[in-house]
Amino acid sequence: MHVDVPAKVQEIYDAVLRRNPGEDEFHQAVREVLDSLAVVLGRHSEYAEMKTIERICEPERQIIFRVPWQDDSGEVQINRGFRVEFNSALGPYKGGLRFHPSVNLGIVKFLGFEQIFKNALTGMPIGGGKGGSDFDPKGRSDAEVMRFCQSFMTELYRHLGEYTDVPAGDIGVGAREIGYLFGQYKRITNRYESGVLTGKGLGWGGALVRTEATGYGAAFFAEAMMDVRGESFDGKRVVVSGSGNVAVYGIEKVHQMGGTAVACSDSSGYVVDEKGIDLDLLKQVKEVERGRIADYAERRGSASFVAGGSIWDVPCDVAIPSATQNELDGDAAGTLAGNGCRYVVEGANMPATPAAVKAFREAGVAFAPGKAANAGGVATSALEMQQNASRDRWTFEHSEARLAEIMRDIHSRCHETAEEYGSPGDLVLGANVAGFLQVAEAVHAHGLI
Ligand code: NDP
Ligand code: 2IT
Repeated sequence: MHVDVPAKVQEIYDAVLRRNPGEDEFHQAVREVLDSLAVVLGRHSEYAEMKTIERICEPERQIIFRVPWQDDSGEVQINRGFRVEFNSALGPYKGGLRFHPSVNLGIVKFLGFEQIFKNALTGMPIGGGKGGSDFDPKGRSDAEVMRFCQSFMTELYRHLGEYTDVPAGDIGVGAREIGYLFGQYKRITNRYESGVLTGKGLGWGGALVRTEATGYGAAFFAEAMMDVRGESFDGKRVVVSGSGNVAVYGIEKVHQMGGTAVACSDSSGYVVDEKGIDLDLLKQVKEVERGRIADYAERRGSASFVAGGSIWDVPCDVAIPSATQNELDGDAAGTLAGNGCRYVVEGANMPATPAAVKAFREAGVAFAPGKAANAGGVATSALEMQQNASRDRWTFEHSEARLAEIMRDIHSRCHETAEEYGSPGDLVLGANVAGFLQVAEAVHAHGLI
């Protein structure tokens, strides 16, 4: 079969736009993958014939539900819950839950779509999914968060299972929320099904290194990128946006590898600390007190807080955007490159806009897409599932060694695939093509479903 590749790619994209109106982030994620897959369609006409890409762009199942709960003052609150079960070709749906007021179907779909390819790249047997709610945990008491989680799980439980769909954390969902969600799942089903959620507490089925995994993994990935260029983190200035789970442990590993993280942020602004971020203080402020990044600057003489503004104005050698989607635009990319930044590694999901990615490419800045660089979190979730399934518990050292190996493998796979498909150094293309090929082969093998 002869395939007019550019026409085919446009046709698939147009259909996604038509079928998913107004879902800008989902459109953006699909567009990026489609642009990479043109080279694949040129070589594999069977994927055009069997509409493999079209099938992967359509979620297997999308669940939207009401989440009613009562706040501490007795007022009734209504939120909306989502779970998009995107693709199960490689394993049970796997991906986090995000609790943030901005969450809508388009955001959950973009995240679920990215997750399919990310999870494939880990080499672990996990499909792609994502969920969440427009619930805002900020300023809520533990009791309110618990009641919300219990209501959320009261609907979601019927769609989950260790062989069906396995959620974890994301923005606004950490060990506290996973605990309440697990408790409610256990209560409703009368099953201690450890493998139904990952990111659990270490005393009841959680895996060592899962907490650190995404940030550590991004640093391991960056190290592999530098290694190709005969460099290392030693002596490098690093800027990490965000100050949540990914940012904190990204900074921790950067420091262990000899780099210095000099800035981090939250949604109210950023801090610059020329002496290097004090991790003990950062963890105290953000993890223990659930405070704001401005509190860090108040308690640290060498740090200053900039309200609002762009953290990307801070000069650095390496940038690790680890807050949220589209937080780094074309202008910020130009500023970073102009200030001498040479590596950009996405700790978050799709933090760089398409204009930013283009600017990095043109400026010769080495760029790693989130679906490769932040895959350490979900990879370690798969290791947690493995430990749960075998009723086993691994040491920190063993788990970290596995994570480091997985990240190096993902980097090599992306690097080699980019070369094989005629775009050496383009890790975006490498990640999309390598992830797609693995999923597509399984989709094909399973017949028309
Ligand atoms: P957390 O909730 O722990 O932290 C999120 C951080 O990002 C906070 O500092 C938060 O600031 C900031 N942030 C969130 N939304 C916005 C926004 N709209 N504008 C500005 N700042 C914002 O989340 P994680 O660290 O877990 O997640 C960060 C990113 O990494 C997300 O893109 C997530 O999808 C991705 N990711 C997470 C993984 C994980 O294992 N946790 C795995 C792979 C990717 P504030 O507190 O002010 O809201
Ligand atoms: O975006 C992600 O990969 C995550 N939030 C982690 C998902 C998981 O299942 O560990």
